[in-house]
This record gives sequence, C-alpha cells and structure tokens, in this order.
Amino acid sequence: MKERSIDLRSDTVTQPTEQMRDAMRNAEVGDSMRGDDPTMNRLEELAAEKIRKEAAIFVPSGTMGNLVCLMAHTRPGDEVIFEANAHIYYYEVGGFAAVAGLAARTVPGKYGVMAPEDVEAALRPSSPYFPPPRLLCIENTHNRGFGNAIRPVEVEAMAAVARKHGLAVHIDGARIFNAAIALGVGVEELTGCGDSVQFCLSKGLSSPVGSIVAGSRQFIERARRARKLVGGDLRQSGVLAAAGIISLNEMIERLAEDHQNAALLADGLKTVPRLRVCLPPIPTNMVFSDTTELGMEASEFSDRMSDRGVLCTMQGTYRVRMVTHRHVRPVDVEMAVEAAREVALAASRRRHKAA
Ligand code: TLP
Repeated sequence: MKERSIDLRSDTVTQPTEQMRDAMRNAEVGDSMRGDDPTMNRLEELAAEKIRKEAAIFVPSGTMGNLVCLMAHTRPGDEVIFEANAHIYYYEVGGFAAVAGLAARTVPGKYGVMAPEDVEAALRPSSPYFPPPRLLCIENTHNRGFGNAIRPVEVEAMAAVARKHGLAVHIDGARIFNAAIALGVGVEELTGCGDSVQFCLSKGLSSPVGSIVAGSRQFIERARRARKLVGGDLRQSGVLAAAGIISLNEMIERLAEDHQNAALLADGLKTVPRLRVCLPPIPTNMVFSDTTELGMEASEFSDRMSDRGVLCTMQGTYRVRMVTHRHVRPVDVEMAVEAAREVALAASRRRHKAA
C-alpha cells in the first residue's frame, strides 16, 4: 500500500476536526445517567431541534440506536417489516432477533424503496398463526440501495400503509442529512412520518463516536429504558457530545461537497472500460460499481486498488463500494479513477493472455 492512501471504504473513517478535539478536551461534563452532563443535555436538545422531533437521546452507535428503537416499539414475538436489503436486517448481526426477540418479514425494494402494495401484501391478517406486525423500518439514505436518497413522497407512501394497519414507523436515517441535502428538502419532510429516527454523528458528520435516537417524549422515555438494558447509558459522555454539537452546527451543509465529489467519481469511473457504475435515482456520497465484465471479483478489484493506495470495500461478489467524505478531495477522486483504470487495463491484458 502507498503511504497516504485514499480511503473510500466508508464515511465512518472521518477524523474529528481540530475544533472538535478542542471542544472535547474542554467539555464540561457530569454524570449523564443522572442528567448531570450539561454538554450531553445540550447535544440532545440540539439534536431534537435539528431532526424536528420532541426529544432525542445519544447512543454510542447506529446499530445500538436502531436496536433501541426496535425494542422501544415492540415486544418479543412481534414482527418487523424490513426492506430486504435493510442495514438492520443485513448487517446488524441479527440483533432484532437475538436481542429484541423479533420476527422479520422482508419486502424487496428498488433502490431501497418498497412499493406500497408490496408492503401491504407483506402484512398478514391477525391470526394465531402469525406474529403480530408492529413496525415498518425505512432506511434513508439506503446503503445497499446504492446510497439512494428516498424522496418524501416515497417515504410517505410506505409509511401510509404502516399507519393504515396500525404499525409504527422507524427510520434508519444513519445518513438522513445526506438524503435531505441531496433532495434539497428540509429533514422534517423525511422524518415527519417516522415515530422514531436514528441518525449517525460518526459518519459524514465527522464525530468520532455516536448516534442520535429521536421521537416523541413518550417514545424517548421507552428508548431510554431500552438503551440502559443494552448497556448504552454512559456516564461523563459530554466528551463525545461536544463533538456531536459541532457535527450538527458545522457539518451538515458541507455534505453537498461529498455528493459533488461522488458525482465526479461516478463520472470518472464511467470512463473506465468494462467497469459498470450503478447509480440510483438520487445519488449521495456512495458510488457502486460492478466488476463482472472485468472478469474480476470485487475482492480482487479492491486488493488491486489497495496496492495503488486506494481503499474501497466490496458489497457482493462483483460489487465494489466507494464512499466520499470530508477527507476526499477532487484530486483524490482523480487518483482513484486512474487507479481503477490501471486495474481494469491489467484485467483486460490478463483476459487477452488467457484467450
Ligand atoms: N454502515 C457501515 C457498515 O456497517 C456497512 C458503512 O460503512 O456504511 N444504518 C445504516 C444505513 C448504516 O449504513 C450503518 C453503518 C448503520 C446503520 C450502523 O451504524 P454504526 O456503524 O454506527 O453501528
């Protein structure tokens, strides 16, 4: 690997800013479990205001935030409806089943968007044979849906089915501000129909640690208990909240830059022979490519990219993911595209040799 690598594995690799480090060092703290941490109290109030919900609490991770929401909405034995590629269902170790005791029913979507009639069809009638459906989860932006930002009308249409059948709606909005910025809408247009929202401070917003769970005051009281149950109630967590406050005040608008760089990256990768760029209807800060026509699996593609100082991840046998964030500049994008071109060229030489 080259000395300075271009890290496109995830926006979770963003380092805290100098301002964050200073704020963390100087943060006024107290026992937050007793409500005594002034910095944490400030973050939670600010987060509720920014996400347009009555109340909010800090949790150490997006995974825990989602789990806490699931637990606060349901009882063991209930059923949750997920889009088939939802992060909670796919990547969160089955915590919905192992910890929350929930059954899952999945609905295949398009770029993370479930057709309302498919959600409707997934909801089985009340019967002694079926677990009672209690919750619909919507993920926005949708990670495995190529980072698609789901539009307010689409979110509303899915949530309307849930409401009609008495289900609550949880929004896994790990990157909800990316969605709002990409769509040019206020975040409340995306979260208004959610009974709960989880969003991450630790991704494009650059905090080192943390997520927010938000909802009505009543919901947040239940979420607090669930957070305690899974060991996520922290003590002098103002040191983390100090960075979160800066994330919310300084880092949201700049996400547009990450989207511009992702578009630049997608445009560049489209010029690489035999690499197929997969763009969703509303792209954000993720670029996915299919390596099938290169005759190379995504894992080998990633390894060859890494040899050239560019880190990316695979999301399937032939699917590569690259994510832009605060540390990725246009010049890095150009270098990543050139690295991909070299890898593709080497693959094509190998194919010709073998033929
Ligand atoms: N996603 C990570 C990996 O787990 C794949 C990433 O690099 O994208 N919801 C969504 C939609 C997410 O993308 C993630 C993280 C989470 C929840 C979980 O957040 P953390 O990592 O804070 O537990």
